[in-house]
Amino acid sequence: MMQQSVVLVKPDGLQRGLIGEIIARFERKGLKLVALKMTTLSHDVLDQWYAHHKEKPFFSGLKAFMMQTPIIAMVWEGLDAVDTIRKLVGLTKGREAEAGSIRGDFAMSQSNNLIHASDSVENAKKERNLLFAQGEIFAYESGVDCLVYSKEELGK
Ligand code: 3AN
Repeated sequence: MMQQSVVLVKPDGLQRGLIGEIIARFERKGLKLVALKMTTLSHDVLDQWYAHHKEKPFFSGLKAFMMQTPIIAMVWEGLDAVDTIRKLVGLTKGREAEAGSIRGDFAMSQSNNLIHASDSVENAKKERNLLFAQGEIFAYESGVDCLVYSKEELGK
């Protein structure tokens, strides 16, 4: 199924100069970029974004970390993009993440782990609505989808 996933380069990724590296990996994979901006995260957005962590002892530290600097917010599109991107990103704890994944190659920490990626189609929708206005997400014809996918996969 064609899906969208929301990806954030977190403050540690921005400070460490890894924005280009992270974007390059998604581009080379064959995913399609449909939204991209630099923005800051508010308390209100983070309360909703990390609602599942609200009771955790690390919640306030996590919020402070995510507000240290602006972040890069993107929406990437592709067949089964949610799971595919989670594999490119790797496990939450950087030092246990598989070599070859973004966290596996560049992160050591469980909290400062460079990047966020939606963990389900439902959460991708929620996150997209929290951060992007309708006009900030672009529908356009990819020039390379015909090479990246088979005709059958594209339903053409
Ligand atoms: P993921 O980002 O891999 O989906 P989640 O959703 O479990 O992981 O956690 C969201 C964010 O909360 C993580 N990216 C990380 O920054 C932070 N986090 C998760 N678990 C911990 C923890 N045990 N200690 C500190 N921060 C954590």
